[in-house]
Amino acid sequence: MLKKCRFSLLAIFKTILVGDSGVGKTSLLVQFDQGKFIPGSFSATVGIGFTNKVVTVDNVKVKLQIWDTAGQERFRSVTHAYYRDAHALLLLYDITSKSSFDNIRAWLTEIHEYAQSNVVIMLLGNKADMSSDRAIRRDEGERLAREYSVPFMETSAKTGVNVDLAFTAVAKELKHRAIQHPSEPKFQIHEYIEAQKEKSGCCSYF
Ligand SMILES: Nc1nc2c(ncn2[C@@H]2O[C@H](COP(=O)(O)OP(=O)(O)OP(=O)(O)O)[C@@H](O)[C@H]2O)c(=O)[nH]1
Ligand SMILES: [Mg+2]
Repeated sequence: MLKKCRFSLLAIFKTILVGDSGVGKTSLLVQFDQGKFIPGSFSATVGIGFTNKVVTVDNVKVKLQIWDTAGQERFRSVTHAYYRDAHALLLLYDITSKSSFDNIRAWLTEIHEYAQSNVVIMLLGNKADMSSDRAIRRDEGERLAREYSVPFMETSAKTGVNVDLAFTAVAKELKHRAIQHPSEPKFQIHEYIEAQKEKSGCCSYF
């Protein structure tokens, strides 16, 4: 999987975005890839597609092949087939949608059924800019993430808050797993996220 090139190592990791329809998977990917948010009417993803994105972590180029899946139920059997060789899964809910949060447990059950047991999972509460319509408190997201021992943060595909961090944290974790120098301390993804993330609250960006 790892290919040596002249200046750095380039690893390719398959990362999949999953979660209910409308939670903002495509928007998150567009924000990460192009740094923009396209407002307007919601156009649900049909099937599955990927975008390649190179992230430099600790002087190593890590290529993330990011698969954007359709959240609609009718595409579920198609997306299951892609779980098997995923290195990471970003699981999204929408902080303004209780049902999308309640469905996270079902998504995690599916992930445990179809993905590799060592897949990196990250839980994201998206649309954090919509604080007036919030249905799920941040601590509810944190508690669920703790229960499943997965890292968590709130993101906004609209403002871009924590979007780069979500992908960078995954890239760092995957890179450290692939090339762990014996002298290096083990990368702690939870600690990294806690130190880097921008929190929603009275005086921040939301
Ligand atoms: N305010 C706000 N709106 C968002 C955000 N992310 C997505 N949206 C909006 O939510 C709607 C759904 O976003 P998509 O990115 O298409 O959702 P999806 O998860 O890809 O949906 P499927 O493709 O059906 O699975 C769109 O109207 C987006 O503009 C966000 O962070 N903030
Ligand atoms: Mg989509």
